[in-house]
Amino acid sequence: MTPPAQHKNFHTSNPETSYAIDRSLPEFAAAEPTDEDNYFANHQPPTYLPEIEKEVQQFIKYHQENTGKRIALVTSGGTTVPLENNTVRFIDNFSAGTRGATSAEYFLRNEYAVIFLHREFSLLPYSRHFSHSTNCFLDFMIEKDNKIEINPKFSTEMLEVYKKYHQAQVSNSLLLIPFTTVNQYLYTLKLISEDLKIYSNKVVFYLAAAVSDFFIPQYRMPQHKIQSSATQDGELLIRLAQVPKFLSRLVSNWTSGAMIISFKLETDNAILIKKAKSALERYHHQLVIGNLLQTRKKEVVFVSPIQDDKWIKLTDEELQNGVEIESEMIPAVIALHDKWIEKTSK
Ligand code: PAZ
Repeated sequence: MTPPAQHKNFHTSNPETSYAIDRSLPEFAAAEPTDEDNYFANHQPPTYLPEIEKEVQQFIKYHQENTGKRIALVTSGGTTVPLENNTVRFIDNFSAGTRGATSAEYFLRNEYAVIFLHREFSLLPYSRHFSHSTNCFLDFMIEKDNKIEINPKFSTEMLEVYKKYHQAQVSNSLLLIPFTTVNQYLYTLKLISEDLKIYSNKVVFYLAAAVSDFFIPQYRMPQHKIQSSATQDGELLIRLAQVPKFLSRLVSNWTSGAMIISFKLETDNAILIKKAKSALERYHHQLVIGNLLQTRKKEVVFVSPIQDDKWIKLTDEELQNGVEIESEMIPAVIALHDKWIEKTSK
């Protein structure tokens, strides 16, 4: 089987200009948890969606017919909220996609096939070891006899990473699907979730992307760059609507039998567990992984209805030695997925 082409014919970071600005779309109130359907009725899907659907269906079919591997849908990175349709400015968040890219590698190491729904240009599994680092990639090279080579200082580590990357490629185990904006993320997540229904409880959703809670609805988005003359008394006022809470829809309608894991990010330790528990009560899924912005690479907490809250923590020494917290998180997730499959297969 030829590995799938990972080069797409489109860039999600290119704005969709064709339908800006359609004033015929009705205005709707700030989102309530029940407004998911309203959202899709009032927002256009990305034009490249059929292309993605084809790739996703081929990937699922391949594993269904050839490998029988479990599938992890890993979401990763931040979402942008464009302020203009021809986007010059946007609101963004901090997420570089480290959690998602690292977790994807550990799922692959544990024989899962991975659909990696990621913010375009954020970190990717395997290449993350050499991109976004303080080194330029050329620092990993040396010139010898007028040829370029890998610097022997890095070659052992690079070879290890390359072997894993190559294995993921030849086994067709990693599918990269990009998004940039919240709208692209929501449409693509819905599409992939619905395609994965046939894979039932062999799927785990690992929703680590940092999705914006607020956005500008399409009917309110200016087509062109906001002019400084549009300010009021020198201030630019931007009205954001709430992004509907899609998790309830995902759990009850978009999926069938999958284990669903969401993440909760907070900055205040005092509310982390409370917020994680209230997400579980609200959405009735299987696990919330809580983390604090300040310590997210060092400790996380698993909050689930079937076990006591469980902290995974790295020591300072482990951190200094390059241990990644995902190397402990993913086996713990897989143990829960084993139990989930056992329980839901009866
Ligand atoms: O991308 P990153 O590794 O810098 O951060 C990961 C994270 C903190 C975004 C993730 O672990 C997470 O908590 N995602 C969900 C955020 C939220 O919507 O609450």
